[in-house]
Amino acid sequence: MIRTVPTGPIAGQRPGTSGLRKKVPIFQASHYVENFVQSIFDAVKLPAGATLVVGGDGRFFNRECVQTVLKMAAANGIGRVILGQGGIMSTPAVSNMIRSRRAAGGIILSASHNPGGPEGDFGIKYNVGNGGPAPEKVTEAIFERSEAITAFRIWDGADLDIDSVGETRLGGMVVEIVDPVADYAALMQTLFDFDRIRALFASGFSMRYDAMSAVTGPYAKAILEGTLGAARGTVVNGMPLPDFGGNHPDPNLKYARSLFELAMSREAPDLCAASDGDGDRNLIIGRGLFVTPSDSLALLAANAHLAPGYAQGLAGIARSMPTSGAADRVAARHGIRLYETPTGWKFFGNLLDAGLATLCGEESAGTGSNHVREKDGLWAVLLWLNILAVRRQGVAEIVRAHWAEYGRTFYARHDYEEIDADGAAAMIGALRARLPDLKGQRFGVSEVEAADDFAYHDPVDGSYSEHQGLRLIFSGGSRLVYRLSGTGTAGATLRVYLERFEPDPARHDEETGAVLGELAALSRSLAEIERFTGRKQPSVVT
Ligand code: G16
Repeated sequence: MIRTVPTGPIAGQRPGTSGLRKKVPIFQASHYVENFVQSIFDAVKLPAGATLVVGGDGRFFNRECVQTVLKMAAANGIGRVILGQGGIMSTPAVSNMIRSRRAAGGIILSASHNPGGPEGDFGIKYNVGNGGPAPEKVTEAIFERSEAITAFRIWDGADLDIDSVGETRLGGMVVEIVDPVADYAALMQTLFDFDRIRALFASGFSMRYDAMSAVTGPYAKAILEGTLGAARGTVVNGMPLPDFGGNHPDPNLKYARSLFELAMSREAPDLCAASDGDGDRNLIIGRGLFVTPSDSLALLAANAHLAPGYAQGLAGIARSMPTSGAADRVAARHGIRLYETPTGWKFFGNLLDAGLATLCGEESAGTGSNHVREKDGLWAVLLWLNILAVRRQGVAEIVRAHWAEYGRTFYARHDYEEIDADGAAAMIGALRARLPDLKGQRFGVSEVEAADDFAYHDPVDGSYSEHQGLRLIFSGGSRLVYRLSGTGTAGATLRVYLERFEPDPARHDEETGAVLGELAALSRSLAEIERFTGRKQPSVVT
């Protein structure tokens, strides 16, 4: 039986960079999930009988939320929901499922790399029919609807068994519960030379893959250990847990510290890799060398043709604005277009759909291609493995050869987390106002060649997105970028991105902190970070 329940708007349901993300207790509040999910259905107006893919990263509240989404889908005219067994499906696998099953869209339950558990974070994201995150006009429509909502519709009945693969019904809606790994694994097999990767492992190549007790464990075990013959135990923390084992499922140098230490130790395997809560981010560390996400994009772009799925070469490369210029040099050398977009994977969707870009990447540990419309952590690891299997050189060797050929872009991101939101906004506002005056000013040895507030004209649909980060470009190949995070759930997070290009191979082994030291000091003084935020130093440097 369908029930229509009166409700009223709940403040603050505006989706951020990647869906609606809040603390779990906020999601648990009465009508919070229902209001947002109804706002999605009202705003996107799917045709009656449409197919929807639903999956989550298994974090705390995933199972409860799946039940609500199923009951509301049944009450809103959805014909079929394809659900990952146990309510679990990685973000890239959802994207693939939407595309391969020609679904109208999908609902992803995840707060990505944010911590989980009863006091952790939760999130709901809507993906559209191309498999990618909803574009801004859709997320805006969802938000507007949430501000005017008066009722939601829900199926009144018992919870469904979501753990057995097969078809069941909820009212007039079919619920198809699928193995979340199978289709994704089959897609990977079409892109990469599995025989060669198998031969690489058979030759004694060693690897550690840290699934961070998050969603990619079952995927990595099936593909790496099951199909490709990696030694048992290659995948660690391979069981998805509601609280990620109490850890923060963010594959960076802070939260994947033990993996980093292993990679730097004498026992280091040939490759260390990790993915995040929902499986879309990746971390790559070779023996003794961490590969920055910006460098990883450039390296993958320069070598992608070694994998069967990219043997024809790349149509173009896209990167988010704060991602370093390393990929630009690869694009220039190969005579292909480089697109610079605002932060957020949704901005790559049109470029991929139009065939303008083949590879995309972001400094925030995201890399992906036109195979789906999300960034894809395990895909990036498999592309690296394919390249290593063909080149038969170590990660560090390949990276150093790349720097020697293209130059090295030293890169770091400084995060000032949980700062006061008003102070952060005032700081950005003050710096924005000063941008025209900064142009032409000299700081130390370099001069500000350009200073702007990044805006983006989508070349495909003409949409315009402004205020996407403040950029200062210096003579001599340095750049500073300031922007406020769109994924935090407490206060504001200021991100400052620093880079410096170094063409001279004799200087490529210098330490990043030392190379960027002067720029880091300038980043603080120029924006008066301490005055506005009270912080002398960043809380995380990656
Ligand atoms: C999300 C988006 C990414 C984006 C990141 C930026 O990542 O999907 O495309 O780069 O947010 O985060 P922030 O706004 O905090 O800098 P994820 O992995 O959280 O979905």
